[in-house]
Amino acid sequence: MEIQLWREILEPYELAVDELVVKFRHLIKANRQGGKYSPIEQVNGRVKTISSILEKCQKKDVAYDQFEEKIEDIAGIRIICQFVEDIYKVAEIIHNRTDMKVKSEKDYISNVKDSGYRSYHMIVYYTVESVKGPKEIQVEIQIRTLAMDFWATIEHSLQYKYKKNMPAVLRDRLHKAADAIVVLDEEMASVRDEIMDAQNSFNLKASVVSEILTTIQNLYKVANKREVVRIQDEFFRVYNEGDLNELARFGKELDVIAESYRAQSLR
Ligand code: 0O2
Repeated sequence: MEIQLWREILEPYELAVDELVVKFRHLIKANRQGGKYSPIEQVNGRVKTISSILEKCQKKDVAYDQFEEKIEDIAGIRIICQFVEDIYKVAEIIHNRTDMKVKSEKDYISNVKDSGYRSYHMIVYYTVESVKGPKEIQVEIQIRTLAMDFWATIEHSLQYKYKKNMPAVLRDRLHKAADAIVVLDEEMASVRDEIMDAQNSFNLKASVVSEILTTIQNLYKVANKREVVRIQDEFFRVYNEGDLNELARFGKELDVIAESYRAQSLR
């Protein structure tokens, strides 16, 4: 097979990864801008290298001309969550989307791998519009917590270094670290409500402040300048008091003022 052909084959996978990363990042942004908690903390993606595809074909005894069908993780998306329960929410979000169809799922959180690996895997079908027309491809989505990701990243590097010959003492330490990760995830889940309250307040404040400042800026174009400066001074006063409810009330009052200017301009 020519190298050029490989590049051509992998192009739609690159496109799928780029599109899906944008779509999942948009979900994070939409939640946060609306002052809501996002079950997705981070997203990244990659297309398997040609060398890794060949290695996997060898390992799984897949004919090189059948890799697109048989190797399910040529396109890979990794979704990182803060808490274990977010993982299942993200899986549900994926199930409910119309732009991807779930082929299979593996819950390595309920069924931890012998290595100690924990993660939730989904294989989905996703259609991209390639230069040659629509193409349905398989994408592996790995969903895990920050703590699970930390462990998997370290263990993956060691696996790469030692292949199948990892020293028993190191393997044992990794198992102990995997157990500690389970405890860490449980500890974090027990303070989840506290953490979420803090993050929700932070996101809500950011969104209220941004809306207020946009409104003030818009008013500056149409209203009496001194009046707008007075409104801005009032904003700084309310902001310095640090009460989110007061800030939200100020934002609502400002909306009424902005609306009256809009109504006047339509007359
Ligand atoms: P890479 O470099 O991340 O792409 P197999 O791949 O044979 O183990 P299968 O059935 O193809 O098994 O898929 P499985 O078990 O769901 O694993 C697919 C991917 O999950 C792996 O891809 C890893 O990314 C990750 N994974 C699975 N088991 C482990 C583990 O024990 N430790 C770590 N760190 N990651 C794991 P690749 O192609 O192996 O690697």
